[in-house]
Amino acid sequence: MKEEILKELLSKKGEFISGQLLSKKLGISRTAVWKHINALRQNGYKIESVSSKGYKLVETPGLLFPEEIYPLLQSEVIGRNIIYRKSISSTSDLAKQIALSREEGTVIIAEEQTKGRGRMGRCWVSPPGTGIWMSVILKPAIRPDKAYQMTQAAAVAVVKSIREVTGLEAGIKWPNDIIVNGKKVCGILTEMSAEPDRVSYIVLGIGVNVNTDLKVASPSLVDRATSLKEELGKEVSRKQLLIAILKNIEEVYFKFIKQGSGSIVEDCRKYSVLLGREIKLVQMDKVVRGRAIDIRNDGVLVVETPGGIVEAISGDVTVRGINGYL
Ligand code: BT5
Repeated sequence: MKEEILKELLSKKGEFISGQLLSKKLGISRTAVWKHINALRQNGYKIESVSSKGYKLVETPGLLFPEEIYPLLQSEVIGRNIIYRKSISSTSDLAKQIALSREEGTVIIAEEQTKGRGRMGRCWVSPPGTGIWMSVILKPAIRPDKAYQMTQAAAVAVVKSIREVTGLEAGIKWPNDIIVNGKKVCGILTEMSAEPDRVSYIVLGIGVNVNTDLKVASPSLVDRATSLKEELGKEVSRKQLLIAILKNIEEVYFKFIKQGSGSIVEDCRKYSVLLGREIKLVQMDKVVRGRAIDIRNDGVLVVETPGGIVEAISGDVTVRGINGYL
């Protein structure tokens, strides 16, 4: 009910709405309206009340409450159902626990992660109220060996969103980093559960440093990582960026499902910061040095080395000569 009241207040766009009208519209007593208004205030919403006029929303706390997201959504599947947490260990952990019983497109989002994860158990720094830390549950009818391609699809969606919202020239550092001015602003973690010949679900974990101050959150990362605020020189609306990411994931994902990975590869190449560069690729116990010459239609990175062509579906890449990557 608190959510319904917030929706009504938001729809008034800073105008008053009377307690009487709210109670009539929502079928609750005026005392109940007042209690819910107080609960919203405790969540950080500034709500003015004037006895003859009713209630007016003056300021929102700048959090990613679903009730503030739903009215702005431009997607039909991705983000239609959002599970919100103020603090969580990892949004991907919760997503995996509930994935089988939730519909495709369900999003788990948190203001803070206390145990945010990267690949291979690495840590993902996720301080409160500054970034987008979220996981999306997908249920594509694809074979498990194609699941890695979802990382590429998500990367394209995030890059487009950052460009649309901030104008910054974000690029993709294959396979799962989004970079701006040579530093990492976003990491993507794709995890799945599968039967031998079909994926049961994929959890797409996306972490974006939006207004994160890495100097405070993790000084050891500042030579390699940055935030959109740092690069733009002003705050970026997390809400606006989140709406854009959900819209773009929907567009890219359904294109991928209908037309295959070939449909996104042009964007993967266009936004790639690796193609044509000398790179070092580390895969488990193998190190490959050479020139990144292509991203194939199936998302495979092709590296030309003195010993011949090497093809990779995953790994850690460093680029020679780019600030922050060597
Ligand atoms: C990633 O792994 O880049 C995937 C990160 C995925 C994070 C999201 S947030 C929502 C969801 N829930 C989770 O628990 N995770 C996902 P990888 O390529 O392995 O990079 C990890 C490395 O990035 C770390 O070892 C650090 O060096 C660096 N790093 C950690 N936190 C960072 C941050 N906030 N910004 C930039 N770099 C960071």
